[in-house]
Amino acid sequence: MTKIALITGISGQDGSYLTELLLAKGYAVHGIVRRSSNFNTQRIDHIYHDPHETGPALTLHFGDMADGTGFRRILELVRPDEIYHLAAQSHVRISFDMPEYTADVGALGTLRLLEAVRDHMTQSGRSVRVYIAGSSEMFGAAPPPQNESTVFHPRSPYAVAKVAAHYFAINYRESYGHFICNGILFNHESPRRGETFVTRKITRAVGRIRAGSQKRLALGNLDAKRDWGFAGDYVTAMWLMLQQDQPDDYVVAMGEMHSVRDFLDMAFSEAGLHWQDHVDLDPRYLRPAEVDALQGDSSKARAQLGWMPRVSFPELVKMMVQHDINLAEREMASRNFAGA
Ligand code: NAP
Ligand code: G4F
Repeated sequence: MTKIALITGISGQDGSYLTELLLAKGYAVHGIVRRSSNFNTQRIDHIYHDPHETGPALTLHFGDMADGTGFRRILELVRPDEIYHLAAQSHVRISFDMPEYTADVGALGTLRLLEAVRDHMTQSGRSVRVYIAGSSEMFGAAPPPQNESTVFHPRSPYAVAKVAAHYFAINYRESYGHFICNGILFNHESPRRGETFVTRKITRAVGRIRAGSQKRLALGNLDAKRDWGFAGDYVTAMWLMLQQDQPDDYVVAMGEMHSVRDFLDMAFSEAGLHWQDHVDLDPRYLRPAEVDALQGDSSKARAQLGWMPRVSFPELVKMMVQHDINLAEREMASRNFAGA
Protein backbone atom coordinates (compact mmCIF):
# COMPACT_ATOMS: atom_id res chain seq x y z
CA MET A 1 0.00 0.00 0.00
CA THR A 2 1.30 3.45 -0.91
CA LYS A 3 1.67 5.58 2.21
CA ILE A 4 0.16 9.06 2.10
CA ALA A 5 1.90 12.04 3.70
CA LEU A 6 0.50 15.52 4.26
CA ILE A 7 3.01 18.35 4.72
CA THR A 8 2.11 21.80 6.05
CA GLY A 9 4.75 24.37 5.07
CA ILE A 10 5.69 22.33 2.00
CA SER A 11 6.91 25.46 0.16
CA GLY A 12 9.54 26.18 2.84
CA GLN A 13 13.15 25.02 3.04
CA ASP A 14 12.40 21.86 5.05
CA GLY A 15 9.19 21.12 3.16
CA SER A 16 11.08 20.89 -0.12
CA TYR A 17 13.75 18.48 1.18
CA LEU A 18 11.16 16.38 3.00
CA THR A 19 9.05 16.11 -0.16
CA GLU A 20 12.06 14.82 -2.09
CA LEU A 21 12.78 12.28 0.65
CA LEU A 22 9.20 10.98 0.89
CA LEU A 23 8.71 10.76 -2.88
CA ALA A 24 11.97 8.78 -3.12
CA LYS A 25 10.54 6.40 -0.49
CA GLY A 26 7.42 5.86 -2.60
CA TYR A 27 4.96 8.03 -0.66
CA ALA A 28 2.14 9.95 -2.28
CA VAL A 29 2.79 13.45 -0.97
CA HIS A 30 0.21 16.20 -0.40
CA GLY A 31 1.24 19.69 0.60
CA ILE A 32 -0.51 22.83 1.79
CA VAL A 33 0.50 26.13 0.19
CA ARG A 34 -0.68 29.61 1.05
CA ARG A 35 -2.55 31.63 -1.50
CA SER A 36 -0.31 34.50 -2.54
CA SER A 37 -0.53 37.16 -5.24
CA ASN A 38 2.69 35.80 -6.68
CA PHE A 39 4.16 32.33 -7.09
CA ASN A 40 5.54 30.95 -3.80
CA THR A 41 6.38 27.38 -4.82
CA GLN A 42 9.89 27.97 -6.22
CA ARG A 43 11.46 25.43 -3.84
CA ILE A 44 9.20 22.60 -5.06
CA ASP A 45 8.70 23.59 -8.71
CA HIS A 46 11.36 21.10 -9.79
CA ILE A 47 9.34 18.26 -8.18
CA TYR A 48 5.82 19.27 -9.12
CA HIS A 49 4.49 18.00 -12.43
CA ASP A 50 1.19 18.92 -13.99
CA PRO A 51 -1.13 16.11 -12.76
CA HIS A 52 -2.88 16.14 -16.14
CA GLU A 53 0.36 14.95 -17.71
CA THR A 54 1.99 12.54 -15.27
CA GLY A 55 -0.39 11.45 -12.51
CA PRO A 56 -0.14 13.01 -9.09
CA ALA A 57 2.76 11.87 -6.89
CA LEU A 58 2.75 15.37 -5.39
CA THR A 59 -0.57 17.17 -4.92
CA LEU A 60 -0.87 20.73 -3.67
CA HIS A 61 -3.81 22.26 -1.78
CA PHE A 62 -4.42 25.88 -0.87
CA GLY A 63 -4.64 26.42 2.88
CA ASP A 64 -3.47 28.46 5.83
CA MET A 65 -2.90 27.43 9.44
CA ALA A 66 -5.03 30.40 10.48
CA ASP A 67 -7.98 28.67 8.77
CA GLY A 68 -8.96 25.56 10.73
CA THR A 69 -12.01 24.74 8.60
CA GLY A 70 -9.97 24.65 5.43
CA PHE A 71 -7.43 22.37 7.07
CA ARG A 72 -10.20 19.97 8.16
CA ARG A 73 -11.46 19.73 4.58
CA ILE A 74 -7.97 18.94 3.30
CA LEU A 75 -7.53 16.30 5.99
CA GLU A 76 -10.80 14.56 5.06
CA LEU A 77 -9.88 14.67 1.38
CA VAL A 78 -6.27 13.47 1.73
CA ARG A 79 -6.73 10.92 4.59
CA PRO A 80 -2.99 10.85 5.30
CA ASP A 81 -1.06 8.19 7.20
CA GLU A 82 1.53 10.73 8.33
CA ILE A 83 1.37 14.50 8.83
CA TYR A 84 4.50 16.63 8.94
CA HIS A 85 3.51 19.97 10.49
CA LEU A 86 6.18 22.45 9.38
CA ALA A 87 4.13 25.61 8.71
CA ALA A 88 5.10 28.63 10.82
CA GLN A 89 6.08 32.28 10.73
CA SER A 90 9.62 31.07 11.30
CA HIS A 91 11.66 34.29 11.56
CA VAL A 92 12.64 35.05 15.17
CA ARG A 93 13.43 38.76 14.67
CA ILE A 94 10.17 39.33 12.78
CA SER A 95 8.19 37.60 15.54
CA PHE A 96 8.91 40.66 17.71
CA ASP A 97 7.17 42.82 15.07
CA MET A 98 4.29 40.36 14.52
CA PRO A 99 3.85 38.55 17.85
CA GLU A 100 0.11 38.00 17.54
CA TYR A 101 0.27 36.52 14.05
CA THR A 102 3.31 34.42 14.96
CA ALA A 103 1.46 32.96 17.94
CA ASP A 104 -1.75 32.48 15.96
CA VAL A 105 -0.01 30.41 13.29
CA GLY A 106 2.66 28.76 15.45
CA ALA A 107 0.71 27.93 18.61
CA LEU A 108 -3.00 28.05 17.70
CA GLY A 109 -2.32 26.72 14.20
CA THR A 110 -0.83 23.62 15.81
CA LEU A 111 -3.82 23.30 18.13
CA ARG A 112 -6.20 23.57 15.16
CA LEU A 113 -4.30 20.79 13.44
CA LEU A 114 -4.31 18.53 16.51
CA GLU A 115 -8.05 19.07 17.03
CA ALA A 116 -8.78 18.30 13.39
CA VAL A 117 -6.71 15.12 13.58
CA ARG A 118 -8.49 14.08 16.79
CA ASP A 119 -11.91 14.41 15.17
CA HIS A 120 -10.74 12.73 11.96
CA MET A 121 -9.39 9.72 13.87
CA THR A 122 -12.54 9.40 15.98
CA GLN A 123 -14.90 9.65 13.02
CA SER A 124 -12.95 7.53 10.54
CA GLY A 125 -11.36 5.01 12.91
CA ARG A 126 -8.10 5.64 11.08
CA SER A 127 -4.76 6.18 12.74
CA VAL A 128 -2.59 9.18 11.77
CA ARG A 129 0.97 9.86 12.90
CA VAL A 130 1.98 13.49 13.42
CA TYR A 131 5.35 15.26 13.44
CA ILE A 132 5.51 18.72 15.07
CA ALA A 133 8.37 21.07 14.09
CA GLY A 134 9.80 22.28 17.37
CA SER A 135 12.88 24.45 17.70
CA SER A 136 16.08 24.89 19.71
CA GLU A 137 14.86 28.49 20.15
CA MET A 138 12.63 27.00 22.88
CA PHE A 139 15.79 26.55 25.00
CA GLY A 140 16.57 30.26 24.60
CA ALA A 141 18.54 31.40 27.63
CA ALA A 142 19.19 27.88 28.99
CA PRO A 143 22.97 27.31 28.90
CA PRO A 144 24.42 24.82 26.40
CA PRO A 145 24.59 21.94 25.75
CA GLN A 146 20.82 21.46 25.53
CA ASN A 147 19.02 18.11 25.36
CA GLU A 148 15.49 16.73 25.86
CA SER A 149 15.73 17.29 29.64
CA THR A 150 16.81 20.93 29.46
CA VAL A 151 14.20 23.32 30.84
CA PHE A 152 12.85 25.73 28.19
CA HIS A 153 13.51 29.46 28.60
CA PRO A 154 12.09 31.03 25.40
CA ARG A 155 13.31 34.51 24.45
CA SER A 156 10.98 35.59 21.61
CA PRO A 157 7.30 35.43 20.63
CA TYR A 158 8.34 32.81 18.08
CA ALA A 159 9.93 30.65 20.76
CA VAL A 160 7.01 31.04 23.16
CA ALA A 161 4.63 29.95 20.39
CA LYS A 162 6.81 26.90 19.71
CA VAL A 163 6.84 25.99 23.42
CA ALA A 164 3.03 26.18 23.43
CA ALA A 165 2.86 23.94 20.33
CA HIS A 166 5.28 21.50 21.98
CA TYR A 167 3.11 21.15 25.08
CA PHE A 168 -0.13 20.97 23.07
CA ALA A 169 1.42 18.00 21.27
CA ILE A 170 2.43 16.29 24.52
CA ASN A 171 -1.01 16.95 26.00
CA TYR A 172 -2.75 15.31 23.01
CA ARG A 173 -0.36 12.36 23.18
CA GLU A 174 -1.03 11.87 26.90
CA SER A 175 -4.77 12.58 26.76
CA TYR A 176 -5.77 10.64 23.65
CA GLY A 177 -2.84 8.28 23.05
CA HIS A 178 -2.13 9.84 19.65
CA PHE A 179 1.14 9.11 17.85
CA ILE A 180 2.68 12.60 17.94
CA CYS A 181 6.42 13.37 17.93
CA ASN A 182 8.08 16.69 18.72
CA GLY A 183 11.31 17.28 16.85
CA ILE A 184 13.48 19.84 18.65
CA LEU A 185 15.65 20.80 15.74
CA PHE A 186 18.67 23.08 15.98
CA ASN A 187 19.42 25.51 13.14
CA HIS A 188 19.61 23.82 9.76
CA GLU A 189 20.53 25.57 6.57
CA SER A 190 21.00 24.93 2.85
CA PRO A 191 21.11 26.71 -0.50
CA ARG A 192 17.28 26.81 -0.15
CA ARG A 193 17.39 28.71 3.16
CA GLY A 194 15.33 31.92 3.20
CA GLU A 195 17.53 34.89 2.34
CA THR A 196 16.81 36.83 5.55
CA PHE A 197 18.29 34.16 7.86
CA VAL A 198 21.87 35.00 8.76
CA THR A 199 23.70 32.15 6.99
CA ARG A 200 21.99 32.67 3.64
CA LYS A 201 22.16 36.45 4.00
CA ILE A 202 25.93 36.04 4.32
CA THR A 203 26.39 33.54 1.47
CA ARG A 204 24.16 35.58 -0.87
CA ALA A 205 26.29 38.64 -0.09
CA VAL A 206 29.51 36.68 -0.66
CA GLY A 207 28.28 35.62 -4.11
CA ARG A 208 27.18 39.12 -5.08
CA ILE A 209 30.29 40.86 -3.69
CA ARG A 210 32.44 38.45 -5.68
CA ALA A 211 30.35 39.07 -8.81
CA GLY A 212 30.56 42.85 -8.27
CA SER A 213 26.84 43.46 -7.79
CA GLN A 214 27.00 44.24 -4.03
CA LYS A 215 29.58 46.05 -1.89
CA ARG A 216 28.43 46.07 1.73
CA LEU A 217 26.63 43.67 4.07
CA ALA A 218 24.74 44.96 7.14
CA LEU A 219 24.43 42.56 10.07
CA GLY A 220 23.45 42.56 13.75
CA ASN A 221 24.96 40.50 16.56
CA LEU A 222 28.10 38.69 15.39
CA ASP A 223 28.73 37.06 18.79
CA ALA A 224 25.64 34.82 18.80
CA LYS A 225 26.53 31.13 18.61
CA ARG A 226 24.48 28.49 16.84
CA ASP A 227 24.66 24.76 16.11
CA TRP A 228 24.25 24.74 12.31
CA GLY A 229 23.60 21.61 10.22
CA PHE A 230 22.34 20.75 6.74
CA ALA A 231 18.53 20.77 6.25
CA GLY A 232 18.66 17.71 3.97
CA ASP A 233 20.02 15.65 6.89
CA TYR A 234 17.47 16.98 9.37
CA VAL A 235 14.35 15.99 7.40
CA THR A 236 15.55 12.37 7.60
CA ALA A 237 15.25 12.63 11.39
CA MET A 238 11.63 13.84 11.02
CA TRP A 239 10.76 10.76 8.96
CA LEU A 240 12.61 8.40 11.32
CA MET A 241 10.61 9.71 14.30
CA LEU A 242 7.33 8.67 12.67
CA GLN A 243 8.64 5.15 11.87
CA GLN A 244 9.28 4.17 15.52
CA ASP A 245 7.08 1.84 17.60
CA GLN A 246 6.38 4.59 20.15
CA PRO A 247 6.00 8.38 19.77
CA ASP A 248 8.65 10.47 21.54
CA ASP A 249 10.47 13.82 21.45
CA TYR A 250 13.99 14.20 20.06
CA VAL A 251 16.72 16.84 19.85
CA VAL A 252 18.36 16.91 16.42
CA ALA A 253 21.70 18.74 16.20
CA MET A 254 25.32 18.55 15.10
CA GLY A 255 26.65 19.10 18.62
CA GLU A 256 28.97 21.92 17.53
CA MET A 257 28.77 25.62 18.26
CA HIS A 258 29.99 28.37 15.93
CA SER A 259 29.53 32.13 16.14
CA VAL A 260 28.09 34.30 13.37
CA ARG A 261 31.63 35.71 13.14
CA ASP A 262 33.00 32.16 12.52
CA PHE A 263 30.44 31.68 9.75
CA LEU A 264 31.46 35.03 8.20
CA ASP A 265 35.13 34.04 8.33
CA MET A 266 34.58 30.71 6.63
CA ALA A 267 32.12 31.96 4.00
CA PHE A 268 34.19 34.96 2.89
CA SER A 269 37.43 32.92 2.92
CA GLU A 270 35.79 30.31 0.69
CA ALA A 271 35.43 33.06 -1.95
CA GLY A 272 38.91 34.54 -1.34
CA LEU A 273 37.44 37.60 0.44
CA HIS A 274 37.84 39.25 3.88
CA TRP A 275 34.57 39.97 5.67
CA GLN A 276 36.17 42.87 7.59
CA ASP A 277 36.36 44.77 4.26
CA HIS A 278 32.60 44.51 3.64
CA VAL A 279 30.53 44.12 6.83
CA ASP A 280 28.72 46.95 8.64
CA LEU A 281 26.95 46.59 11.98
CA ASP A 282 23.34 47.78 11.93
CA PRO A 283 21.37 47.89 15.21
CA ARG A 284 18.16 47.28 13.24
CA TYR A 285 19.16 43.61 13.09
CA LEU A 286 19.57 43.28 16.86
CA ARG A 287 16.75 41.59 18.82
CA PRO A 288 15.00 42.89 21.96
CA ALA A 289 16.13 39.65 23.61
CA GLU A 290 18.87 37.48 22.09
CA VAL A 291 19.60 33.77 22.33
CA ASP A 292 23.35 33.75 22.95
CA ALA A 293 24.42 30.15 22.62
CA LEU A 294 22.82 26.97 21.26
CA GLN A 295 24.57 23.61 21.11
CA GLY A 296 22.48 20.47 20.90
CA ASP A 297 23.12 17.10 22.47
CA SER A 298 21.40 14.70 20.05
CA SER A 299 22.62 11.45 21.67
CA LYS A 300 19.04 10.20 22.01
CA ALA A 301 18.20 10.67 18.30
CA ARG A 302 21.50 9.06 17.30
CA ALA A 303 21.00 6.04 19.61
CA GLN A 304 17.25 5.44 19.19
CA LEU A 305 16.62 6.62 15.62
CA GLY A 306 20.05 5.72 14.24
CA TRP A 307 20.17 9.28 12.86
CA MET A 308 23.54 10.67 11.74
CA PRO A 309 24.25 13.90 9.85
CA ARG A 310 26.13 13.39 6.59
CA VAL A 311 27.18 16.98 5.84
CA SER A 312 29.74 18.63 8.16
CA PHE A 313 29.68 22.32 9.08
CA PRO A 314 32.58 23.25 6.74
CA GLU A 315 30.90 21.27 3.92
CA LEU A 316 27.64 23.13 4.56
CA VAL A 317 29.32 26.54 4.37
CA LYS A 318 31.13 25.53 1.18
CA MET A 319 27.92 24.16 -0.40
CA MET A 320 26.01 27.39 0.30
CA VAL A 321 28.84 29.68 -0.85
CA GLN A 322 29.43 27.76 -4.08
CA HIS A 323 25.69 27.77 -4.83
CA ASP A 324 25.41 31.51 -4.24
CA ILE A 325 28.54 32.31 -6.23
CA ASN A 326 26.98 30.50 -9.21
CA LEU A 327 23.62 32.19 -8.62
CA ALA A 328 25.18 35.68 -8.50
CA GLU A 329 27.15 34.98 -11.69
CA ARG A 330 23.95 33.93 -13.47
CA GLU A 331 22.19 37.06 -12.19
CA MET A 332 25.02 39.24 -13.51
CA ALA A 333 25.01 37.44 -16.85
CA SER A 334 21.27 37.97 -17.33
CA ARG A 335 21.59 41.61 -16.20
CA ASN A 336 24.38 42.19 -18.75
CA PHE A 337 22.35 40.43 -21.44
CA ALA A 338 19.28 42.57 -20.65
CA GLY A 339 21.44 45.69 -20.94
CA ALA A 340 23.09 44.58 -24.18
P1 NAP B 1 10.51 28.29 6.22
O1 NAP B 1 11.45 28.07 5.10
O2 NAP B 1 10.28 29.66 6.75
O3 NAP B 1 9.10 27.65 5.79
C1 NAP B 1 7.94 27.90 6.53
C2 NAP B 1 6.76 27.33 5.76
O4 NAP B 1 5.56 27.64 6.49
C3 NAP B 1 6.59 27.94 4.36
O5 NAP B 1 6.11 26.95 3.50
C4 NAP B 1 5.53 28.99 4.60
O6 NAP B 1 4.80 29.35 3.44
C5 NAP B 1 4.65 28.26 5.58
N1 NAP B 1 3.75 29.13 6.31
C6 NAP B 1 4.04 30.28 6.97
N2 NAP B 1 2.93 30.80 7.51
C7 NAP B 1 1.91 29.97 7.18
C8 NAP B 1 0.53 29.97 7.42
N3 NAP B 1 -0.08 30.95 8.10
N4 NAP B 1 -0.22 28.95 6.94
C9 NAP B 1 0.35 27.96 6.21
N5 NAP B 1 1.66 27.91 5.94
C10 NAP B 1 2.43 28.91 6.42
O7 NAP B 1 10.93 27.39 7.47
P2 NAP B 1 11.83 26.06 7.52
O8 NAP B 1 13.24 26.47 7.76
O9 NAP B 1 11.48 25.20 6.37
O10 NAP B 1 11.31 25.42 8.88
C11 NAP B 1 10.22 24.50 8.90
C12 NAP B 1 9.64 24.46 10.30
O11 NAP B 1 10.66 24.07 11.23
C13 NAP B 1 9.11 25.78 10.82
O12 NAP B 1 8.01 25.51 11.66
C14 NAP B 1 10.26 26.35 11.65
O13 NAP B 1 9.76 27.23 12.63
C15 NAP B 1 10.83 25.07 12.23
N6 NAP B 1 12.27 25.08 12.55
C16 NAP B 1 13.17 25.47 11.62
C17 NAP B 1 14.54 25.41 11.92
C18 NAP B 1 15.59 25.82 10.92
O14 NAP B 1 16.73 26.03 11.35
N7 NAP B 1 15.29 25.87 9.63
C19 NAP B 1 14.95 24.95 13.19
C20 NAP B 1 13.96 24.55 14.10
C21 NAP B 1 12.63 24.60 13.77
P3 NAP B 1 5.39 30.46 2.39
O15 NAP B 1 6.41 29.73 1.56
O16 NAP B 1 4.18 30.87 1.66
O17 NAP B 1 6.00 31.55 3.23
O1 G4F C 1 19.63 33.07 11.12
P1 G4F C 1 18.82 33.56 12.25
O2 G4F C 1 17.75 34.56 11.95
O3 G4F C 1 18.24 32.26 12.97
P2 G4F C 1 17.63 32.03 14.43
O4 G4F C 1 17.17 33.27 15.06
O5 G4F C 1 18.63 31.22 15.19
O6 G4F C 1 16.34 31.16 14.10
C1 G4F C 1 16.40 30.10 13.17
O7 G4F C 1 16.75 28.92 13.84
C2 G4F C 1 15.80 28.48 14.82
C3 G4F C 1 16.37 27.21 15.46
O8 G4F C 1 17.14 27.56 16.57
C4 G4F C 1 14.48 28.23 14.13
F1 G4F C 1 13.57 27.77 15.03
C5 G4F C 1 13.99 29.50 13.49
O9 G4F C 1 12.78 29.22 12.78
C6 G4F C 1 15.03 29.98 12.49
O10 G4F C 1 15.11 29.04 11.45
O11 G4F C 1 19.77 34.22 13.36
C7 G4F C 1 20.89 33.52 13.89
C8 G4F C 1 21.72 34.47 14.73
C9 G4F C 1 20.89 35.29 15.74
O12 G4F C 1 21.54 35.29 16.97
C10 G4F C 1 20.87 36.69 15.16
O13 G4F C 1 20.81 37.72 16.12
O14 G4F C 1 22.31 35.43 13.85
C11 G4F C 1 22.21 36.70 14.42
N1 G4F C 1 22.27 37.73 13.36
C12 G4F C 1 23.23 38.67 13.25
N2 G4F C 1 22.97 39.46 12.21
C13 G4F C 1 21.38 37.91 12.38
C14 G4F C 1 21.82 39.00 11.64
N3 G4F C 1 20.25 37.23 12.03
C15 G4F C 1 19.58 37.66 10.94
N4 G4F C 1 18.47 36.97 10.56
N5 G4F C 1 19.97 38.73 10.21
C16 G4F C 1 21.09 39.46 10.53
O15 G4F C 1 21.42 40.44 9.86
